[in-house]
Amino acid sequence: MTDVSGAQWTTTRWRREIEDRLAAGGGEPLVNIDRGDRRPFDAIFLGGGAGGRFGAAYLRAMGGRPLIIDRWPFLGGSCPHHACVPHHLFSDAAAQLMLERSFSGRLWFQDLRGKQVSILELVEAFRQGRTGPHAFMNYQSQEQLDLEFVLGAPGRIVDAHSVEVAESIYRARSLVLATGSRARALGLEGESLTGVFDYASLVDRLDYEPGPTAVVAGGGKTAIEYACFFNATGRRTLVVSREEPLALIQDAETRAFLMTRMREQGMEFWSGAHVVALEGDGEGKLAAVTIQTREGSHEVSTDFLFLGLGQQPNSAEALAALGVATDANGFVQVDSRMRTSVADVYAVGDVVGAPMEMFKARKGGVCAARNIMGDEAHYRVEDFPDFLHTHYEVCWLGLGEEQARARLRNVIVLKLPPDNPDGDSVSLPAGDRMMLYALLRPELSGFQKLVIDGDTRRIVGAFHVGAGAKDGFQYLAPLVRKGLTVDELGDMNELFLNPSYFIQLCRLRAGSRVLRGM
Ligand code: FAD
Ligand code: COM
Repeated sequence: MTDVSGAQWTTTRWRREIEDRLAAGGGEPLVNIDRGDRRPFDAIFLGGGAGGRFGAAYLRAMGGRPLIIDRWPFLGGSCPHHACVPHHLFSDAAAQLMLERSFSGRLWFQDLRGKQVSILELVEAFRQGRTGPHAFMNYQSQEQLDLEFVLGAPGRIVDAHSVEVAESIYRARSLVLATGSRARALGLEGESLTGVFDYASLVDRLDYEPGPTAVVAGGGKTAIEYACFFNATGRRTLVVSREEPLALIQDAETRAFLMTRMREQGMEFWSGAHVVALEGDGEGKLAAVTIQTREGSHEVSTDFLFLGLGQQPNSAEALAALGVATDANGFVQVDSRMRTSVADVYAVGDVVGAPMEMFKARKGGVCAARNIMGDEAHYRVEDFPDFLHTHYEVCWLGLGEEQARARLRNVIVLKLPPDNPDGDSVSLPAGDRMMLYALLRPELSGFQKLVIDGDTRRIVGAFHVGAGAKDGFQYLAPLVRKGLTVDELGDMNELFLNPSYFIQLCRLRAGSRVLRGM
């Protein structure tokens, strides 16, 4: 083992150590234990991703003593290694490539018509860059958050108070399961062929340039986000899903806007369909997939299949060692204090199930920490703002228009662009990173909608397709939950040209006693 306690490594040194271990596929565990601290550990966080790291940091801030154990040689978990960070890189690329393709050969844009750009190069750029965030997480955790950890070695649960790692057994008052989740597999023969990827194996293993056709299985966030990126690189992209894609966006008009735009970019959607067979080329590489649709089965030649089929929990060890209660899909069951069915054992993050998002992992970790330290803290995920990427950033919160109409008698909608009787597109919305579209290709400049209860004047839903509204939505959501009205929203100060036009649209209507849509 490498004892790093008191070593005060810089981020550069951390980066080198992490890169060496990743390249070697292992190496000496990195152990940062304060041997001078005689206090027992209050909690072992098994898993140092978003849930484990934030939980441990909070517990430490409250005066407790946490220990984090992670099999990877870095803290931060999936987010920087496989998930949010590469997803945002690919979605950024999709947005930029769509801009370039929309204005190909005009202004200063190169002519990308009919051209493919490299997926491999961007994946390699990510692989080179990702150890920067890893190094920062280790540095911050050790130098700024005073966290103790054992990294680069899997932990084995001995019992509810003990975990074995790197040939030592550590004991604590409580155990927090923060072991995350992994991609759901297809369950077909041939899944190990080169050319079948999920979000993790794509960035870990891609070592060739995918050919002209990408097949994507799934219709949820990851499937659509990665499919838009593959499409933007210039590949024929076929999305195969059992359900309608983007069913998680609860507003039909927003969904329709997105589907139209994706189809215009050339994406093909096969719904009510699934991949039923994989065929290799005889040398270990994918050559074709068979897709079952309602009409029959179709073979598509491709060397690139991306699986975006959802997540399964890393809970088998906890189940075997402790017998924690899980649901039918293996997700660990917890109460609102993040307690499992086993005394002194908590669980947080993806391993407890949906929504599998960073805010829930981090807040769940904090909730567990507070309870371990003697607070009575509860965390139940309530309404939360959500987002995904197509070639755009898409944000939403609250009720869609149809949901609102089913519940309320007087629903008012404010939206941009307006319904235009002659079908012409107007240059609105126009905001950050949408300006070229707004002026030159207005149909591409986004969509936004506010859903209002006309009787109480309260905002009940908001939808935004464009860029740069994520920040606004995370602050808007709690205000909406507290009953934000059209009049209050219209009284805020816009930073014009703002990504969403909600403030000024509300102000234009706020003066009227009887609200009307527009
Ligand atoms: P993880 O971060 O996965 O941490 C679990 C840790 O446990 C890992 O570090 C693992 O090494 C460790 N571990 C497991 N078993 C053991 C063991 N036996 N011993 C030692 N260590 C162990 N959410 C967002 O909010 N925004 C996004 O943009 C976003 N993008 C995403 C994109 C993709 C493609 C995916 C798949 C997910 C995305 N998410 C996003 C979700 C987000 O990544 C997860 O919700 C979050 O990372 C979960 O954190 P966690 O701590 O529960 O798990
Ligand atoms: C973020 C990882 S990439 S963590 O949530 O800060 O640990």
